[in-house]
Amino acid sequence: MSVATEQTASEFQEHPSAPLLRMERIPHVWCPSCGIGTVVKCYATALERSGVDLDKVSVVSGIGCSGRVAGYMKLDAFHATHGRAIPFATGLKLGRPELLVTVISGDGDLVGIGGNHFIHAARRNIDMLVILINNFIYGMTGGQNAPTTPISAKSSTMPFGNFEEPFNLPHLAASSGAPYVARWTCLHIRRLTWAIEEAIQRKGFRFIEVVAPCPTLYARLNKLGTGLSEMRFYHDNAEIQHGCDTRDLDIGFHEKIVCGKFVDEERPTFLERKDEHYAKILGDKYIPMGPEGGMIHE
Ligand SMILES: Cc1ncc(C[n+]2csc(CCOP(=O)(O)OP(=O)(O)O)c2C)c(N)n1
Ligand code: SF4
Ligand SMILES: [Mg+2]
Repeated sequence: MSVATEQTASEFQEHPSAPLLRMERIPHVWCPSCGIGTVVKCYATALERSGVDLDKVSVVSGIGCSGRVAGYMKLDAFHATHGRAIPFATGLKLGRPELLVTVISGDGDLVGIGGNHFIHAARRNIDMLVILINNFIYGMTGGQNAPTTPISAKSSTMPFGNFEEPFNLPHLAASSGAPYVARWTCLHIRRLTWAIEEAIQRKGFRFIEVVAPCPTLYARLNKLGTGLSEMRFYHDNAEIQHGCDTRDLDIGFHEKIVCGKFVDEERPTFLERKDEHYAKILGDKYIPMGPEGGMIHE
């Protein structure tokens, strides 16, 4: 009998993030060396460290491999339809202003089909933390071209290489009005965790892009090796430049990836502006939405 089979279940150590995960759903669906699990771990660690009341945290995902994240979190978690994580999260925040609303989803979900919602939530400065897992491709549906696929990279719908200009995501977020904008890769586990922890403490539309390996599709179609090879690539090619002008953050195919915190400023949120505006116009007749949807329950 092997050593492992002699151990009873109680002798196995619990995963450090188990209290934040729906362990009954493990094993998860992600491929070996996919980067999505790393983001889950950083998010769970940041939540624990931040000391926020977990009963007041909600997580919303859309559809895709990255869209599966919400389903594994032991939080108030919502799996919205494709591209609709941000509008769903917006409704949640407007109805329950006391919640820390987080969105974790993929590049296709948040800036492909959901692109319109992304720019308008940033423009309105809706209070939510958006973590976008950018693997440069539509992973779940077979590796189609995404609005993030670098020029000349191959995808299943661009077998001769992509010729469409991709989005520069930090610039898209910043130029739409996001007051907190950062980018890290799955290699930067500590920095990504700190960034999430920091962004939890900020308000408004906070945006963190995480460049992540998709070994099964993006890396295979582009002959980039395994997830580990991608991590080596990040190690050798990621450059930290805090405060870099967001116009300079394009990512070329297999070229350097500039990481860091690019924007960190204060701007009134949608709810703050709404309260200020109506209080000015309506005076005492205006009753702002209280915590836990105060007006509805009164
Ligand atoms: C309305 C609608 N259109 C298309 C799809 C098919 N679909 C599911 S996931 C997905 C792409 C997801 O890509 P991304 O957000 O980058 O996630 P990844 O799988 O790469 O993590 C698409 C096109 C769908 N589910 N619903
Ligand atoms: S297809 Fe790509 S993104 Fe999806 S789980 Fe596998 S490695 Fe991850
Ligand atoms: Mg993707």
